[in-house]
Amino acid sequence: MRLTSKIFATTLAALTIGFASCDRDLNPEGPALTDLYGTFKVKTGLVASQAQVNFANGESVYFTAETSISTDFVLTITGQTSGAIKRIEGKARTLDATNALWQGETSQFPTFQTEMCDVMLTYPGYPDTLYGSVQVLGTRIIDATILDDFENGMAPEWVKFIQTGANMKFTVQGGAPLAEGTSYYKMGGTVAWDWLIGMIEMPKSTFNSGAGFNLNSDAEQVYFNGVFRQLAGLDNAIILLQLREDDNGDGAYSEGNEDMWSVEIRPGATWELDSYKYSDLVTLVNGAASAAIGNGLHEPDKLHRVSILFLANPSSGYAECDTDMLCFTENAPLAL
Ligand SMILES: [Ca+2]
Ligand SMILES: [Ca+2]
Ligand SMILES: [Ca+2]
Repeated sequence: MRLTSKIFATTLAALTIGFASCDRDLNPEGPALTDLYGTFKVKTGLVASQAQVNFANGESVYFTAETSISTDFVLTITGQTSGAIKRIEGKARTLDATNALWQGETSQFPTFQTEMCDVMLTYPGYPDTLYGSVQVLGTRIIDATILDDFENGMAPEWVKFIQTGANMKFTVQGGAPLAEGTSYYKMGGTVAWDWLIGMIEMPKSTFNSGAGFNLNSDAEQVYFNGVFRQLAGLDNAIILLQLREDDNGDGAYSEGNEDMWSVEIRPGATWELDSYKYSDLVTLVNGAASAAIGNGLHEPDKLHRVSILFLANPSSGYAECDTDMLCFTENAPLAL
């Protein structure tokens, strides 16, 4: 598929006119045309390797273009319906499958839908802008142990504990701004007597119809991932992730005797994908890193339950956070 370039065409026209009008003044000592316009020139326009791409089938698409010199480039793919943005940056003379490959992932939420996408290629420092399009026929398949993406409401396996407070919101929501898909989970409320506003827990015993999480035993290979944001203008929310391990394999978690790994997440106002390598998780006691409670070994295959606590300083008033796509991945952090 040949992609059009308004400015590329305009530049060519200007070059042709400029060359013609200067023709009678040309002399062998004069500057070369390339020097008049600098050494940068678009030699080959923007082309997509395929006009339509089905990421769900494992397809990918790459873009090609060529300039006269190696230069910084920014390729921006924008979903016409979703507003999702994928940005590919680099420095090269030619764009190809090695530096301009798109596998359906997003740089700036929300995620892409099945939709037409506008493609724009710019070269920082130069006015040339190349345009194109590509159609997404199927979205990226997420290779992960998904605790919840909230696309079909909240999974019934979650165990919820919600304080009795003011303006309590623990609900699945839609509407912009979206992160993954078209639904996410909102946690909000004011609890004046306790840091804990609410909590959701996913036990191994009920996850995947009781089959459990089935995580790799190598903690270096396992990542917990989630997408988070906090209501703009607030900074008091804390999401505390807790992973409890059944160290001795008796089917229960023994409080105070077995490992509990934690991480505190304080999201910003825009959706962010946070990934944590299991082996990097620490033991937190009152928010401070402490000695392990159990055998001190990071053992993802012994994970007993995942807890997500929503906290705020009780004197700080209303707190609100959104979350989406809570999952474990192997070998690499989640790519959305
Ligand atoms: Ca979702
Ligand atoms: Ca146990
Ligand atoms: Ca352990």
